[in-house]
Amino acid sequence: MVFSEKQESLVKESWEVMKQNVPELSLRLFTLIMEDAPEAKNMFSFLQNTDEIPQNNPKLRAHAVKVFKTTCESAIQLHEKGKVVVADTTLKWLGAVHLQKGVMYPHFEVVKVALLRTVKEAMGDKWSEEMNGAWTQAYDMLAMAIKDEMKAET
Ligand code: HEM
Ligand code: ISQ
Repeated sequence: MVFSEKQESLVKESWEVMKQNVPELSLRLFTLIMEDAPEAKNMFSFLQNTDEIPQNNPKLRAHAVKVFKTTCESAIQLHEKGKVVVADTTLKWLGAVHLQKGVMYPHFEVVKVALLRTVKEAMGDKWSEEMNGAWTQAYDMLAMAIKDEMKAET
């Protein structure tokens, strides 16, 4: 799979812009995920026993940032190495965490749609189909790698 330098920079540069607004971004990502997959709410330790998505939850923010950052990292690796290696141990850990929380394959589609929509809304005028494609590829490759790890754990 070819992931060009242009695609890598589209992901990197948009993340640089988006990370200046982490509180809003993380809330938006989470809201979209919950709208699509309400049953996933209780998987998240920081959301258990709450009725609403907290507007100001540092844990939620930190988590959402990691999701974006890991996807961004995946884009960089896709360009440099042609595949997602993340650190092997990180991937193993991500596989184990998601398996243990009861994440199912269809959830990956939900998170993907939510992530892409968050990027689109956050970037506004600066958003483009090409940027969308770059995030899509980076996410898909990463999701595949996490799913493989989940499979390997069972
Ligand atoms: C935890 C990233 C897909 C649900 C995490 C963590 C990361 C992460 C980095 C660990 C955060 C930490 O402990 O500091 C990703 C990435 C994904 C992905 C990059 C896709 C490529 C999903 C999907 C779901 C999901 C599809 C299902 C809705 C969770 C849950 C946790 C978690 C429930 C544990 C949260 C807790 O500690 O309570 N994810 N994730 N993730 N993820 Fe994901
Ligand atoms: C963990 N995994 C996937 C998506 C997420 C969104 C917000 C917070 C944590 C997450």
